[in-house]
Amino acid sequence: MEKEEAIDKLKNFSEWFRTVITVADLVDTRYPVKGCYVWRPYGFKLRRYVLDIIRRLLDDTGHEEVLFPLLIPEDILGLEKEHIKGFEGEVYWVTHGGLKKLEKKLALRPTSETAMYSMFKKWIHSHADLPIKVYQIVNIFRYETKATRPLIRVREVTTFKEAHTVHATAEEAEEQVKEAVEIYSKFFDELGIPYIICRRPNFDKFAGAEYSVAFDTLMPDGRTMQIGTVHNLGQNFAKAFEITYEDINGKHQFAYQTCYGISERVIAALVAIHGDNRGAIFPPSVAPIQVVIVPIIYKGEEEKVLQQCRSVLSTLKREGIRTFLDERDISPGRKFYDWEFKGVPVRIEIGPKDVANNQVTIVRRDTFVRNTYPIDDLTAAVKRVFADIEENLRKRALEEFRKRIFRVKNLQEAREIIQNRRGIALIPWCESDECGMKICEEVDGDVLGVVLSKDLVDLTGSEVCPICNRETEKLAAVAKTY
Ligand code: 5CA
Ligand code: ZN
Repeated sequence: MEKEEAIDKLKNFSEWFRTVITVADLVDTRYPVKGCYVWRPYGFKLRRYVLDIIRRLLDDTGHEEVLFPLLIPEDILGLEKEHIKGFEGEVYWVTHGGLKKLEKKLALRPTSETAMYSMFKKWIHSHADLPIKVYQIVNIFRYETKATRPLIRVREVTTFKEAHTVHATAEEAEEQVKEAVEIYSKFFDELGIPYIICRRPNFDKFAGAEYSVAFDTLMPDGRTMQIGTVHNLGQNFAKAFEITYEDINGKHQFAYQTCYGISERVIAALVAIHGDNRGAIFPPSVAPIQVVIVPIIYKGEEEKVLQQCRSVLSTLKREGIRTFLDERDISPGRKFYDWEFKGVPVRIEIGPKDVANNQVTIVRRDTFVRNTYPIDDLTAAVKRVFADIEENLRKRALEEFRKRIFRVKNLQEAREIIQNRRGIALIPWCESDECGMKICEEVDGDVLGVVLSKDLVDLTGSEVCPICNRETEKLAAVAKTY
């Protein structure tokens, strides 16, 4: 890790973000292909713990993990017309096998609907084969044309968790959308990432979907970032891929489908939202290292202190706490700086006085509050501190988020919020595409869609759409977006 200049998250978020993810050893962005980057060991662990959470949530709700091929034949990728229209500008093609030109071009999956659904057709015969609920965690490739940014807009999405479901009825698919929204809500809640849930405008829905529901969080620079989406695909793909089942009366019916996805943007949000000017701050649940022990050594007392440090290390490790003892021959201050930057939530300092008193000093990364704890029953104390940190990070992030959501009456106010207040404006909207696009233009931002979140604002009461003056009870969330 190299010594860094002071960085300011609010003044220059972009620079802050790039510095944190690289200097904290999460990723290396110097790979010589644009939009591709390397996960380093420390970052890869973080990624794994984040994925553990979503895996658990999906497994607990009857989803099963699968793995489909990366390559998709051209004709299959093109079967659903809206889908291919949406993706054709972003597809990477494999045209050769060695020196030989392939008869049929192969796409690197930009998402796996077409790969999966061509097989679902073969798996599904009767209503007894339904529902299907599967997911995979894979890389996908999208030739993004907007400016790429590590973790946020990449061309090789390395951490694409996509779930796909098939159902007998429209009602079941609708229920599945609700379950998916619940799963993602729990996932982001666990990570302390605040979000607003919106139904995307028609002009911004997923290519091939009936409608899309999206989770957006708010980055420190005032732009929102889409961190997850849930799509109701209706029968669009079932018709294109001939996914039918025989119902109880022996009649063949087209199935109904949903899909939902997240990516490493979740990790970008985690870094961006919890971090401060001293670097990353990771919730203990996903921190690659949860506790770092730093010996405070004075001449003549080295052995006593180190022995105590090693004993605490083995106690915590035995209890499954991810602990690291920093025995490097550099000053404690330098060690504090390094581990703070890397977001380790708890630091344990042990000096001669701590040894004498049978205690340790614990410093929290989120508040820098320092306290001593008796060495007996240290594990329980550390776990309590973990819970407090997690609670505080969640609360802090949510308060900040709520402060930056404004219910406005007209377009000028919306514009002011978006341009000068780093916020999300909520404005009445009739839900028509036409008015939606007009609002985008007028406020110089994006309509995220109709707000579905019930806990963020009071959604009751009717007002008028600022463009067409029709009465409406719906609010649109409007913001600048990533
Ligand atoms: N098949 C559907 C659901 S799995 C799908 O592909 N939906 S998506 O296009 O909306 O992507 C799902 C999520 O992946 C998005 O909400 C966004 O958070 C993330 N994502 C999409 N493109 C990128 C990208 N280029 N870089 C990083 N994350 C991305
Ligand atoms: Zn309108």
